[in-house]
Amino acid sequence: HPLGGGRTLAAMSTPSPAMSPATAHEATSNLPELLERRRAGFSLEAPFYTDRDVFRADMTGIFGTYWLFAASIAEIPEPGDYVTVDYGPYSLIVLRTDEGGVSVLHNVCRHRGARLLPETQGTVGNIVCGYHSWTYAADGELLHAATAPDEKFDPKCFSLKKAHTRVVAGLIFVCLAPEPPTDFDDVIPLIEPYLAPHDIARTKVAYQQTIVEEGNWKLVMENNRECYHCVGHPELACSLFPTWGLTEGMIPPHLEEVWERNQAAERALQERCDRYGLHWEVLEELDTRIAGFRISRESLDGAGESFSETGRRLSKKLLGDLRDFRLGRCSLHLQPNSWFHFLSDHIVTFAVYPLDEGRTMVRTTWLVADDAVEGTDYDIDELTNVWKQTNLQDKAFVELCQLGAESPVYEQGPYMKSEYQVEAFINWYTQRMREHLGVVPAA
Ligand code: 3BY
Ligand code: FES
Repeated sequence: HPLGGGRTLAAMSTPSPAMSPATAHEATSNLPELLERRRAGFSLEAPFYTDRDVFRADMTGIFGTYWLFAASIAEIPEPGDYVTVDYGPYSLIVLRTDEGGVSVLHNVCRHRGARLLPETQGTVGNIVCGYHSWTYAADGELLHAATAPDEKFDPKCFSLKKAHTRVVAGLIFVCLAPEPPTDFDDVIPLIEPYLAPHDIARTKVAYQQTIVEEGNWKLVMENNRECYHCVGHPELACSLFPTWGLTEGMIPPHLEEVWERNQAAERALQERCDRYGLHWEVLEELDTRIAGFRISRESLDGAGESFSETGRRLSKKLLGDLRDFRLGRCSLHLQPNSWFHFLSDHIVTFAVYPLDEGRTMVRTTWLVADDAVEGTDYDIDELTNVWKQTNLQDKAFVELCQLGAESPVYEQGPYMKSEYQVEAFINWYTQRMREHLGVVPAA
């Protein structure tokens, strides 16, 4: 198996209850064994966050297998525009074709493997390798290889490798597996009606922030999936109810007042959505589906319009054909690497790109209506303030957890009720990895 631990699955079928948790400092851990003995309701053992071999297995078992968020079409508005996105060792070119479609190609030359486009974004006609100038069309076809004539050389055999692609309401998803899981195709019609009214095709990128967090990609995802820590987000808490993710019976005394306000705002929002024919119901299948997701439209505090100190709009132009600013936030959480907030006046997309076992790139993109004028309709600093601050606060939390996981005394801690979505993410992850490695969980 990929970790070369040398033990067969049969030999591991009876884990000793006395077995102590593996720490970051133990010799390379045996991933099947760690997956087999995972303790439900608790955080993962340290090697999941610190071990290079676990990271490599994540890249094959998760990032090489499932549907991933790459970018939105607003990032590549014109034919020839491209962005490159990297997931661990994989690098992809996401390109707008002359026909207006999206082509996703592996960023690896078919001659001797050179990275073709080293920049994170740009515009190309044909794709020309910087090493020996092999030249590819936007669809990956090899057009030209400067060489002496050789009958045995057939350019048709050396097209760039393609990734599977789905564009969902302007969000570009990729799958690197030879055969993509089909379950995502069942999720698309569920989420598309929530997102489509915000019409990404008629937005533009107002701002993009790329940060590197010194933490494992799973810590970045876990942190996103709970608001237990939201007191650490004073700017966000002005508009995003800190009761997010809680339900009746889970409300601590200090949040009861906020909960009442939240509930009233929810009812008002739902009535408004019904009037406009907008979906608001929570659909949640975070670990019961291969394409784990959660989508909803939820109210915002204050004026209820946007992520600002007062809850008031941050751009004066409504998106798409929306007719009201008070539409709260349509939020989408997807396993394994993304989350989104679609508001009436702007959209924020978040993409997680793992770099190595201890570092993760997080890219946040703010989209506004394509006819919104900077300085007149929106101010960049005001538009981006809440999530810029929140991302930096989250980065600090993630980095504290990575430091903790590196300590020899780190042990798995219990998830609280309000962290059920963290647990769902970890359940999703461990289940997918067990399937990948053929592990049967301990009884
Ligand atoms: O961005 C999110 O979707 C979640 C909601 C609150 C905490 N976290 C930032
Ligand atoms: Fe690309 Fe040689 S490696 S042309």
